[in-house]
Amino acid sequence: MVRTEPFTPSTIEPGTAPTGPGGIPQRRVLRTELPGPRSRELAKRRTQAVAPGVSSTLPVYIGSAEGAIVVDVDGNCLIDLGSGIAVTSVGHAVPEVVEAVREQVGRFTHTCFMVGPYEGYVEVCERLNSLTPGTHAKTSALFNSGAEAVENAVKVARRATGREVVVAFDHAYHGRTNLTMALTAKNLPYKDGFGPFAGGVHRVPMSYPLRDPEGMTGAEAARRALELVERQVGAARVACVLIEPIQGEGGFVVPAPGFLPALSQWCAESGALLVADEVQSGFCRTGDWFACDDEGVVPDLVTTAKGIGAGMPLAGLTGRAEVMEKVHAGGLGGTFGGNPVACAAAIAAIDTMRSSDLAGAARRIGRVIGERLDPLVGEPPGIAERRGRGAMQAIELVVPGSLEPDPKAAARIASACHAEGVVVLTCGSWGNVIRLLPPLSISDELLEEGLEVLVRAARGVLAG
Ligand code: PLZ
Repeated sequence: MVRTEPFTPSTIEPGTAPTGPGGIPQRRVLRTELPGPRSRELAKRRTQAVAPGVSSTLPVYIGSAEGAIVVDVDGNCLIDLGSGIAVTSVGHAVPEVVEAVREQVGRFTHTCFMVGPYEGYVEVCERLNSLTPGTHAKTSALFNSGAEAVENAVKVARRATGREVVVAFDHAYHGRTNLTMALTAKNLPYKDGFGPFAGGVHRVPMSYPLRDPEGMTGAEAARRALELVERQVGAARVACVLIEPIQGEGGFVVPAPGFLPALSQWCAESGALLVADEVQSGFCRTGDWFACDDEGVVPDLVTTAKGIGAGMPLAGLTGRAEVMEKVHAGGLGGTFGGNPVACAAAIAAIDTMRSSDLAGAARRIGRVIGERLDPLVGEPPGIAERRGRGAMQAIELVVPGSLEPDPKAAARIASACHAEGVVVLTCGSWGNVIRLLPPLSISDELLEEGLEVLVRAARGVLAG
């Protein structure tokens, strides 16, 4: 339902809303102010128990979730336009995934693939090998998190090339472990005081059309980066060029067309490997199976996580068979990597993505978001652009009349949305970007309602 008046709690009767199979109404329902009393109680307990270094976006605590709705412990139903940072792409508590997980938990939860192997692991690898870009022979290995997959991509690239240097980009985000902190660009909050960091990382400028010289093409931006690599490092020392085909935490930066193909060509010519970090952009999020598919770029190695497991922790590294086979037996692994329950969830999630055409859904979501948010650009002033692909969309907030980042405006808009029961996330090197990552199964009605709240919040903050 599209609402035109300011929302007041208790105006929605949950009984009138369509419900999912789990009985949770697929509607925004606010029963208390946010955060409600039970959330506030938990927040108090948290301050005694949880390390303050771990922070949360939302002021509410979640009790259950279904589809595109998360329900807090006070019974408020929030529209989820964040998917737990691009994870529940198939939606929360999808019956197929729930059933697959239940069934697997009842059979066995763990043997360690390095001790007693099982079919689910093999099947997830088969699917990764066939779905990732390129028709060449590939093999895969499974891990627990995106950071771990990236760490292993670097291990494989160094081992396979006998070279050391990893080229990473400005605004990149690759994780919170020591090596992936080194690969991540932004100091606060990710790196400050946590060094020294792993060596062998060389950072170069990203293609960032909004902030690059006007008219700079993707090929020119690639030349700007690679010229630095050639001059400061030497092409022959580069093991791999690591890139998020659309940057996530760094601000949903979409490189200019031609940038990724130029990097790919340079890698092929100089014997370096192209590693695509598709942890956030992969698995239908951008309207293709992978963001690299848009320009037909075929990386040598691909990292995946987040959306693959529908919320169960699972990550993958997929690469050219002849590259992956350079690693000696026992060189890759880990106790929990490719956990059988997570694999069962992934198989069900991938089946759902295919049967429900969630890539097509992502493209449709992208069109709706564009239609609703494009009129905001420049009017009122303060939004420099709306950008993204498929269901990975963002607006960048700036001080009117300039490109100076405005993180305060982004934070105020995001909190206004949260107070109205719509989950949006911020990102960006300056924290001035609001990003949308809805579940790909979200209904048009819910999406429209969430966007309407966002538009109203943005207009309110930017006018004031
Ligand atoms: N590569 C492209 O987006 C995780 C991080 C949230 P993990 N992004 C969300 C936070 O503040 O910790 C991410 C990513 C890309 C790697 C990672 C790391 O994935 O599963 O969080 O380790």
